[in-house]
Amino acid sequence: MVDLDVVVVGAGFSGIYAVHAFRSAGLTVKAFEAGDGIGGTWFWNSYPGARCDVESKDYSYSFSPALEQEWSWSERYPAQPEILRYLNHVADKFDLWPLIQLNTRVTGASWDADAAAWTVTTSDGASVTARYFVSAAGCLSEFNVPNLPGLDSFEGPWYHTSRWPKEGVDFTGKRVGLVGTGSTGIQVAPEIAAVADHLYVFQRTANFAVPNRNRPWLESEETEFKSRYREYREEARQSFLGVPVTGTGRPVLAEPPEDVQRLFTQRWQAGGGMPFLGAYTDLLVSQEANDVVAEFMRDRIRETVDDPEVAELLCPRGYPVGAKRLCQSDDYYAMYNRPNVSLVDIRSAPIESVYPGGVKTTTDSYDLDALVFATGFDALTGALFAMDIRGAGGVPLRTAWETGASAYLGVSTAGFPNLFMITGPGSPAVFSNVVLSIEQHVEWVRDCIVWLRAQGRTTIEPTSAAQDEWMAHVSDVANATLFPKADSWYVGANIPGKPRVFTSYVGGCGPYRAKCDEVAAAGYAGFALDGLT
Ligand code: NA7
Repeated sequence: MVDLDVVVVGAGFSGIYAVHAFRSAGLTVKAFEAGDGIGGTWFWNSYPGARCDVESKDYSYSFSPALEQEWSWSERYPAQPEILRYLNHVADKFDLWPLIQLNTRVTGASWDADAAAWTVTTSDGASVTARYFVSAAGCLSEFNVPNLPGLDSFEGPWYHTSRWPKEGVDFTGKRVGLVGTGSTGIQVAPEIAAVADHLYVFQRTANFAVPNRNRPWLESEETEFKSRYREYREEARQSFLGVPVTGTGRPVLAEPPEDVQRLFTQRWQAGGGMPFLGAYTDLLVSQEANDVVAEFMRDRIRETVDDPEVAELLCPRGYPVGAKRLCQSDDYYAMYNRPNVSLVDIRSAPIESVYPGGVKTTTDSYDLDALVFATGFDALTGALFAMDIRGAGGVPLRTAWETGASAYLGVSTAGFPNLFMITGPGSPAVFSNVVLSIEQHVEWVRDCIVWLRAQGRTTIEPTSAAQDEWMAHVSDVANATLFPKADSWYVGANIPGKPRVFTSYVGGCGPYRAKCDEVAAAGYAGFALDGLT
């Protein structure tokens, strides 16, 4: 006798929808959330300037037309507090609170073959059994702080952006060091610079950033948009990125250069990263084509930043645009024109150590009152490995994935029966409007469990053959693009010792959805049911 049909890990966008969808399908379900509030990424990343880089109208649930109609976003790109309010509203509206246990971290889960169930242990010392174990723990939740010698000796406070104090931090009059210039560093830097005595930005790799052109959503726009939301969502589901993007459908290299400049300029002025990279068909597959967009972006940096030496240092080189997540900001580059901001190149002179009063590089010392790490995450696998997950025969997931993550359709993995991962490795998640990807995974898993019950089946697990074939396909598709060609979290390069594997599916959300539906329609082809293939 098992306690529950499903245990869900986490109550971010994935976990919140999962508990709703599973309960609506008649399953007993409970989610455990480590935080003292729901929201996942948007609960933890409450640093100043935190904002989504996907537009509000896209970065929201599509499962409920009533929710779509009643909620009003205030800005084109939603800021963290507004997303958090939205998710709390969803939990209220659908009465999800009784299904979520806050302040409780899942510490382990082990498969009991005799009971055909998972035993899930939690940080409060309790344990519960469930037929299915669903990780909704997120792709970017296990944060990464560099192992800098002497950090313990630092006398001032230090913060990671992903564990920002809820009461906020006052940097007024302080000398602040910021390490990291990815999406997060680029968002938080101008906010700190606006109040600090001095901000030192320690840059290891320059990043490409396009403008957001963020602005309030007009009521008239919202009314018009809501009148065709259903059709728009369907278009989004079938699209490449989970957001409909209009491109020229032609390669940039075949276009007259003046037309290219005109189109890029229009898209630069309109703001947003997806329209930029979706403008031409070859930008993410040909280095020569990518160089055209890269140079356009470098020109915009040179045009914005007054000091030519600083501008050159900010110009990204050595990797294709888009192979690291394209950042978005309206004020990052212009920030370097402030007298209280300095860019420190730690590529040529790395940080050597932290001393009680600051940071020492191989060439200089910087006296600091506070340090901020915007140094990213152990992406995709970090949150899964943080739990002690043990599959058939007690094999730890960490061992099964020693040479890199491997999952059939990015949703389940051989040797771990009845384990599902929402937006797991091998899915398009981080290369898409993740909210729609989450919905697709949750609905697929829900339908799978309902089908198993209807068939009188108890267990499901992918065959190694189907999994290997899928991962080979993931790899082939990626290798036909420029995506794997940067040292980024996409390939695990930001975590010392992590196997370098590109495990995201970049074949497009529409085709991926079709493949998942096809597998289901074929009676879950590629899966073993009740241990039988
Ligand atoms: P990212 O994109 O992983 O960026 C982390 C930044 O921190 C990046 O500039 C890194 O430089 C830098 N970093 C990481 N480790 C170090 C060390 N040891 N020393 C110096 N600098 C370091 O994380 P974000 O939080 O900005 O964004 C994550 C995702 O969240 C983003 O892609 C969006 O999807 C939302 P590097 O480039 O590795 O040289």
